[in-house]
Amino acid sequence: MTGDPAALPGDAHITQQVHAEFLHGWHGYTSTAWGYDEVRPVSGTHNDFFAAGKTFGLSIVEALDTLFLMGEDRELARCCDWIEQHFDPAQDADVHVFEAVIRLVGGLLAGYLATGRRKLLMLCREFTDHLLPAFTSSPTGIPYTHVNLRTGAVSGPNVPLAEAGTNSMEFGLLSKLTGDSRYYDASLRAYRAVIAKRSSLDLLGTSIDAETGRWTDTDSTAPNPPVDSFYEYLWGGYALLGDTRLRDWYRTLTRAILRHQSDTSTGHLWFRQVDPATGAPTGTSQSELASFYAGLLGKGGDLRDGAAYYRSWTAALDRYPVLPEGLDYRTLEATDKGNQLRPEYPNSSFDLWRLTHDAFYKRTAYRYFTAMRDNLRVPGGYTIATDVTTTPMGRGDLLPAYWFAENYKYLYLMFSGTRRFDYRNGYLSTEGKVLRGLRRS
Ligand code: DMJ
Repeated sequence: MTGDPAALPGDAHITQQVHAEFLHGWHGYTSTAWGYDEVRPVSGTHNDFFAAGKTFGLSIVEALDTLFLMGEDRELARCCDWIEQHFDPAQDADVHVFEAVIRLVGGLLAGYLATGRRKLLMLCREFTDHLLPAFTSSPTGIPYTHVNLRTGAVSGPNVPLAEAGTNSMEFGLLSKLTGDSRYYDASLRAYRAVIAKRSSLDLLGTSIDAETGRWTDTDSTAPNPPVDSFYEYLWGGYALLGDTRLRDWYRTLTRAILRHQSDTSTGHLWFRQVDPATGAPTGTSQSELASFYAGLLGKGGDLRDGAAYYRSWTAALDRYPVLPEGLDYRTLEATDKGNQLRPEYPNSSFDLWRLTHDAFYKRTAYRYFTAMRDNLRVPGGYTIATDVTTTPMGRGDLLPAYWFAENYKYLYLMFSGTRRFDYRNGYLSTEGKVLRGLRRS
């Protein structure tokens, strides 16, 4: 299932390979799309992630702490210079609040922690101030999905759960670093509004109306998107900030998910969709993005379930060397054959390896790495797949910016043993940003 252990090269060799592949992707971005959000590596063009005609230099912001960990100090300095000169926190752009928080607020925070450059923290604060109307103008405190950075106009009252509550870590840390409690207060208000709406089974729905506080669906889709990181940030907020309210909410909700949504009927652990009011099953689809949950379960104290869920995804990888975006877990048939260069599986490999030091996680993470390299590497970097079920795989034309924050960072951390990371206390956000544990000296 996991390859021959004897065939696994030594850690130093794998570290070198991972580093070189990261730089291959990085060079693809810097040589053709520098200063833009994302590179389209096949056509050699670029992509605006947040709004047409606007750039936040997203790949630059996403890469900061990865460059630091890999010792790429000159590139890191060049990125920080670009941000200090060009990053505009008040552009006339309607931005997706959730993405802006995990990618840009988190990226600037991690960049500040990696370099100590105060301007990054100031820009982060200014940028977050322009996001805050999404929270403060909501009658319930649940943030609207979009806000215009210049005008503060909000839109998008129908809010997927992950977008309601994937901010405790970034906002909590920003409050701590600035001494300004508004950010964490806004975050907590949103969590409270959602948690108050849990069912008598302690399950949550999938989307909620920010204006009325009512669910707009009758499904608990945990741990799939678009609810996934809501749970991740209850535990993460506790781990990073020590707020035991978040921990207690995490435990209550996780107990309910494990009780009502676990399905082992195929011999593997998967999570079915259910009606939150009754627990009645409503679906058997599983998104690749849910594979992060194996690591989260481990971190939250349910290591046996986390390890079992990881094995389920490892079995899926026996069939598809690169996971499809979606599966029906009863048959493992792909329901969405693409792959957006996803990082969730190695995220769990890293989390579970840190908890157990079991070499199984290194072997399976390395298998993920070689499959990505063999199938989705192109001369201009790496690209998304349109169909992972064909040989060769169908390829798209995008290197998502999160690739610079996540995929190979998890591998690098697993194999390098770098002194720049505190393996005991370090903590990463959902976007792979190291929000605690970067060692500068
Ligand atoms: C990333 O932006 C984050 O990991 C987020 O939590 C959801 N997924 C994407 C990458 O797949």
